[in-house]
Amino acid sequence: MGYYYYYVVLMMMVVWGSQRCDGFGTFGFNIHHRYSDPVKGILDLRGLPEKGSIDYYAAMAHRDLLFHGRKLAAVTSAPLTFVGGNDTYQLNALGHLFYANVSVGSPSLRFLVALDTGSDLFWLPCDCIQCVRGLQTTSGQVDFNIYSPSNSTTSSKVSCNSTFCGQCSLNTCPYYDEYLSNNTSSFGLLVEDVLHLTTDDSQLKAVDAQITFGCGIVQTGLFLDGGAPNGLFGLGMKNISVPSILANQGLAANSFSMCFGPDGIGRISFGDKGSSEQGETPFNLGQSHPTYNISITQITVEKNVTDLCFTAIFDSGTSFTYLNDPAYSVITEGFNSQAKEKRHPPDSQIPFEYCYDLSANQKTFETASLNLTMKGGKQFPVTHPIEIIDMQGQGYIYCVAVVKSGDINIIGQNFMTGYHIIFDCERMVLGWESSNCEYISPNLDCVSK
Ligand SMILES: *[C@@H]1O[C@H](CO)[C@@H](O)[C@H](O)[C@H]1NC(C)=O
Ligand SMILES: *[C@@H]1O[C@H](CO)[C@@H](O)[C@H](O)[C@H]1NC(C)=O
Ligand SMILES: *[C@@H]1O[C@H](CO)[C@@H](O)[C@H](O)[C@H]1NC(C)=O
Ligand SMILES: *[C@@H]1O[C@H](CO)[C@@H](O)[C@H](O)[C@H]1NC(C)=O
Ligand SMILES: *[C@@H]1O[C@H](CO)[C@@H](O)[C@H](O)[C@H]1NC(C)=O
Ligand SMILES: *[C@@H]1O[C@H](CO)[C@@H](O)[C@H](O)[C@H]1NC(C)=O
Ligand SMILES: *[C@@H]1O[C@H](CO)[C@@H](O)[C@H](O)[C@H]1NC(C)=O
Ligand SMILES: *[C@@H]1O[C@H](CO)[C@@H](O)[C@H](O)[C@H]1NC(C)=O
Ligand SMILES: CC(=O)N[C@H]1CO[C@H](CO)[C@@H](O)[C@@H]1O
Ligand SMILES: CC(=O)N[C@H]1CO[C@H](CO)[C@@H](O)[C@@H]1O
Repeated sequence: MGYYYYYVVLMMMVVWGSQRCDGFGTFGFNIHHRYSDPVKGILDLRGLPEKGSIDYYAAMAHRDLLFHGRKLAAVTSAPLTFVGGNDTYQLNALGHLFYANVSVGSPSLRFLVALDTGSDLFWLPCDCIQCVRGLQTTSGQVDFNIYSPSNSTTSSKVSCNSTFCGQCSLNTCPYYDEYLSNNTSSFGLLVEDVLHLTTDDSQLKAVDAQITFGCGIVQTGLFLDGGAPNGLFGLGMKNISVPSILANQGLAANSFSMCFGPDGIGRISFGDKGSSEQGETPFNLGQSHPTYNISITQITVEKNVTDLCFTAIFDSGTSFTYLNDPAYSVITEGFNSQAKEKRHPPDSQIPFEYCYDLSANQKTFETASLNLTMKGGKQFPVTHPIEIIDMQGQGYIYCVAVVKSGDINIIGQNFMTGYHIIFDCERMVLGWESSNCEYISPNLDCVSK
């Protein structure tokens, strides 16, 4: 049985691990959940719902659904990548919920970019005709940096002979990434500049990587509405993604990790290949748009083992987990049969169907445990299958944090909580290891230059 203490989650101090490495190893940024206290502290967004409130869950699921909705349409119609290119990529449901403070150009500027495993291109608001220049916060205006190729001495246009150039126009390479739902898009020119990295070891050695990214001149839709107000950092499998570029330049292994701490603080590390103890499962390849697609062969709810087989996208950018039947019913009904509390009546404001009332002075509760068996047989115990919702004066409820999907299956960020997840495109496996993300010592599989 999962055993939950029922009180407000405390913010924890995060101490990043370090390890020596002679060559270039991994590079990292701290990552922040959109609703984590550090991001709230930095941005202090007006109107941002309190974590744990019903509005918070509604806002998160709303965002997921926007991206989710887009996914289906993307499959059937619009190309989503560079102008003129016949590449199209699948946009998995990206919550845009994790951000990193990255540094680009000379002199360097900082950008608070959304980390997105569901897309490939990194773009920044740039010489803007239409973009978010800042946010109104309770303590005043926060201005975002806007990139400008002409203001960075290390910036250059991507030349037309570049493999990244989909279509050449007046000696520049325009791109257009379209997100069907709500007309969300970014349009601009591909440029090259320096992404400032540091080794993820005690030496903190500076490494400047020459990367290709989008100078995003016109943004629309959710990108103007807080979706990725200061740029989007695509972490997908394709060559244009920063992890691929770092690997192609021999700066890091073609593998990166993200860690999802229970408090919304995590870490991303390029070149991290995980450990020999980690669980692993192969990616399903052969799609025209490669994604972090894995297979699940069995679901264990408490002691009840159900054999089944389905594929799912491991999408760190989606807040919740979205499953189709039969997986959805196996999990929710399995939890329901074990629940000791009274079922909360259906509530259209809550994205989850299976919720239970907690009594006024209840301090703990128990739920079923949940294990997913991945293709290959390794277990993925879900440490956070439950969300606790503050009903604002009406007490608290807890819910099985799985949303019924209308289309694809997505293992969202909530199921990755408590894990150090490795997206290994060298061995084409997904890896996971239990972690509180406070202390991570990446496996420094050094790539010598
Ligand atoms: C990003 O990092 C810089 C340098 O550490 C800092 O001055 C800035 O406030 C950070 N911005 C955000 C939004 O975290
Ligand atoms: C580029 O630099 C100039 C001069 O410092 C400044 O006025 C302008 O705002 C900068 N452009 C951007 C997009 O930051
Ligand atoms: C691409 O074109 C640029 C000039 O536009 C040239 O300097 C460079 O060598 C070319 N690269 C290749 C790989 O042809
Ligand atoms: C996108 O914009 C077009 C025209 O601006 C509009 O007709 C269409 O309904 C919009 N689609 C969505 C999903 O908002
Ligand atoms: C990615 O880059 C590698 C090495 O540069 C190349 O072999 C491969 O064909 C590229 N793949 C795609 C899809 O462009
Ligand atoms: C995941 O991979 C499976 C098997 O290759 C495929 O049938 C499915 O469409 C893929 N899912 C997505 C969303 O790409
Ligand atoms: C889930 O997997 C873990 C790790 O393999 C194992 O220790 C645990 O007993 C499993 N739980 C269930 C209910 O199968
Ligand atoms: C085990 O799960 C299956 C599939 O959800 C269900 O049909 C069955 O009733 C469950 N068995 C028990 C003992 O709970
Ligand atoms: C089709 C679609 O997703 N429409 C959404 C666009 O955004 C507004 C406001 O965020 C939503 O209310 C619509 O549902
Ligand atoms: C490895 C590394 O550079 N870590 C840095 C991440 O960012 C925080 C704050 O921005 C720094 O304190 C770390 O040193």
